[in-house]
Amino acid sequence: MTQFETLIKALPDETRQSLVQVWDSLSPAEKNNFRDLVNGMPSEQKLVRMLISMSTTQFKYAFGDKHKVAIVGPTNVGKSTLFNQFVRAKQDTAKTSPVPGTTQQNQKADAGLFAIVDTPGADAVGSVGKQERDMAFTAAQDADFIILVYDAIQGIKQPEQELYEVVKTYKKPFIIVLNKMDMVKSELAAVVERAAINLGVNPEHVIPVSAKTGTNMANVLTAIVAAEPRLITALGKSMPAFRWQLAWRSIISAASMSGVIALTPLPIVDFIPLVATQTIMVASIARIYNYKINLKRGRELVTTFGVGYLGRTLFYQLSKLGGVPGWVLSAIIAASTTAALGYAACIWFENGEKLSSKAIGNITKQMTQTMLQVFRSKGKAGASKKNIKDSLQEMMEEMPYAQNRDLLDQAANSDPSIIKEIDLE
Ligand SMILES: Nc1nc2c(ncn2[C@@H]2O[C@H](COP(=O)(O)OP(=O)(O)OP(=O)(O)O)[C@@H](O)[C@H]2O)c(=O)[nH]1
Ligand SMILES: [Mg+2]
Repeated sequence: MTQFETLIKALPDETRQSLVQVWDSLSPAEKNNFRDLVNGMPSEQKLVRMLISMSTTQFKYAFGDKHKVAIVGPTNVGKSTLFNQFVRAKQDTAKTSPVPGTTQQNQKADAGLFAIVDTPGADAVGSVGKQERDMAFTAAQDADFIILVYDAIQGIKQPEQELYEVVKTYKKPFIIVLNKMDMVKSELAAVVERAAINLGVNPEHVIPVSAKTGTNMANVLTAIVAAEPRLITALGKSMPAFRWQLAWRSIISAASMSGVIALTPLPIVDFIPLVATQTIMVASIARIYNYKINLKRGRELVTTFGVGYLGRTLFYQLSKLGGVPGWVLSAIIAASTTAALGYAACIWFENGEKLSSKAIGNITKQMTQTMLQVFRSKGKAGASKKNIKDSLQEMMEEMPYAQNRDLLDQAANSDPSIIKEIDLE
């Protein structure tokens, strides 16, 4: 995970100075958002993409006006592979190959939040490859941000140093990345250090990445975003929804597991696996919200929210109404209480607020009601004890809450009398 301090240190001095101006232009709330954003940046490539794609909907600039990010570096260092990591449309991807000189033209594509430009190798000496080099330099001069890429295996020699000197003269924000870190393994620190010494920079300013596997792509993205307030704002705005979507995934998986546990034959013993599942869920939600808590603390939180008692009461009330088999009711209530607990954990980590037991009760009831409706609409063939986990998971995936947490926020504040409206006939 990128940490704010690590990111700031990774920026070359020149870039850091220009960022101070960006930074000064932000309001205190935006500054806080940004710090939070950097600290909470996902480390998995898949999630980085998801976040970019969510923030792109917040960001309605025409492609032509978008912030331009140019990728420059010697031939064959993996520029096009890195470019492809950012490109949104498949038809825009660049050709990559082990043969040096694959890219011969500048190529621009939409990367969602910004436009990304791939360039030919810029390390040509003499007249051979001069055209390619000039093209790369033109793209760099025209860009708002430069990613200077080197190869961890090739290292830094004189042409690489010269390229660095040229890039500095453009006075644009830039970062230095050392690609193909997947090839280096245990000697990584030494390789980064050697590259830094050869460039005459601090090792902290060299960001090792793997364009092939996506490792450390989040750091590259964060650095790009840090240089442009519009991007900070767009990404910051989508962070709450992004976190909720991740949390909802954890909730679905823990809730459907809870449904299974509720059906195992030893009701007293069951309580322990149920709490364990809920504890793991709370701890994973904590991580999504950028808190590190241990399982003991997770367990304490589960107890604090006190959903066990709630589940029993609800079961008692609903089983009196009849209409669905007891085992279905058990599974659905266990899943609903776990989901409500997950929601409560999100609110807790988001703003430190402890949801009232009434609010948690409302959510549980709403979930239970929805699931009972789905169960009934599918008829008796809808679920069996054997496939209960899949059934619950499917039901929850079809619920609109991932996209729209507002519905749960409303339920939390709604009238608990909803329970009376559950029609089980
Ligand atoms: N192991 C490893 N190989 C990589 C990585 N990135 C790129 N490569 C490989 O390096 C070779 C060159 O990649 P390209 O992306 O074509 O490099 P380029 O800098 O665009 O090359 P030119 O267009 O020729 O200047 C290809 O065989 C890639 O598969 C990486 O992170 N790890
Ligand atoms: Mg290329």
